[in-house]
Amino acid sequence: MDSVDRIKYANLEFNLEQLLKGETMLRGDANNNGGLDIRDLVSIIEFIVNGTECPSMRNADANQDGVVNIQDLVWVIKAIVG
Ligand SMILES: [Ca+2]
Ligand SMILES: [Ca+2]
Repeated sequence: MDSVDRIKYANLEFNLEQLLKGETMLRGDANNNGGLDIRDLVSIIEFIVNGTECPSMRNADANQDGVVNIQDLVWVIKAIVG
């Protein structure tokens, strides 16, 4: 690895860190905390029932069909249960 490669690698690490600090792309991670658990279900339920937006609507759309609904809830339940 020469110095140019080192700089490229450092930039890549930096970009990754910035990305991780912001909204992470994790399907089903509706509350955007980096993991999947019951709180993501609660967040999606609150959106479906009350219209309260999830911290990450992009992640809340777990099945990536463009809308957040019961199917995403099922998707997250399956992902949690395994
Ligand atoms: Ca989460
Ligand atoms: Ca969906």
